[in-house]
Amino acid sequence: LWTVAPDHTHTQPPEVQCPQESPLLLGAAKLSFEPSLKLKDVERENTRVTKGEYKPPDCIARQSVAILIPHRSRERHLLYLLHHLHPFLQRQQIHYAIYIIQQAGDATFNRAKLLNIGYLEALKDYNWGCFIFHDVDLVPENDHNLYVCDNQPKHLVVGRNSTGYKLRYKGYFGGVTALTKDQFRQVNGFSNTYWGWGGEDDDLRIRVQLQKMEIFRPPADVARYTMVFHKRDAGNKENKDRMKLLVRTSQVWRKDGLNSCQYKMLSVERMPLYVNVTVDIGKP
Ligand code: UD2
Ligand code: MN
Repeated sequence: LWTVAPDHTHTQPPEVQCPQESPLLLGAAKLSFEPSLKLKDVERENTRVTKGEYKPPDCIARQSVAILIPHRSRERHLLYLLHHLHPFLQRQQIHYAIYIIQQAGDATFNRAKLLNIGYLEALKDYNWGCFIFHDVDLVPENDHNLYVCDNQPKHLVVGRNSTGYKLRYKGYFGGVTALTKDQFRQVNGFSNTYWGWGGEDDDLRIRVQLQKMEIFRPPADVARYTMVFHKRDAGNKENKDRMKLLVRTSQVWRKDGLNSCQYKMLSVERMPLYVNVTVDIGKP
């Protein structure tokens, strides 16, 4: 009589929660930026990722995290980031998905509005509890820098190579931040009105402070990044109005943010390693 052996490679979903600290963490990493790296290589390295999403196979993740990356024509940086971030997040035993929010057209870039859109669109896929707002060119150097949310908003970039690994200034809140679904909703997300380079990160800090939340940062020896070298993009000129905008944040935050974010969805493509959301966000 023939019996079918149980298939241990496709077992039931795990029933135990992942440990408080992942046993897979390696600490400080030696990062590589190979000009010959191709998307196909990164896909081959990450066969457990499907349509940008991953769940640890052996345990139930403690948090479900959407990584949101604003993007336009930084393909090389995106490739380096995917190459490092997928294994990094898997070592942290997180349930996550990566969303790339692409600004269509060549009007002035608006990082903050793209991140608002990422938040709204990602929630249509899944009830993510935590959001990481992530520059495309920042690669984390140490996997003890956990991509999870806390009871206060978190700033993950204390230092980076180009600033001698020092905090740029006291209230600095740029680069990579982590807010829960509710924290981000409570501050009404980012302002939609910052076109071009600068200010939008300080505006978010003001929103957080108005809610009497406190910004938390991991230890400096862990919260380290390498920023891939770049010049200022042509479509992202310095925002000369940013100081004027920053003084009115406390008056306008209630009606400028998630609840006023208007855009035209052009496409949502489920790529192997990320969800590609392309939007028309208008112009200043
Ligand atoms: C700093 C902040 C960043 C943001 C910005 C001011 C750090 C490490 N980062 O970045 O979070 O506050 O100042 O707006 O302090 N991008 C594109 N295509 C473009 C332009 C921008 O994809 O044409 C995206 C991309 O994800 C990039 C991010 O926007 O990483 C920020 O732009 P940047 O890297 O040119 O500016 P940077 O390094 O001064
Ligand atoms: Mn940058």
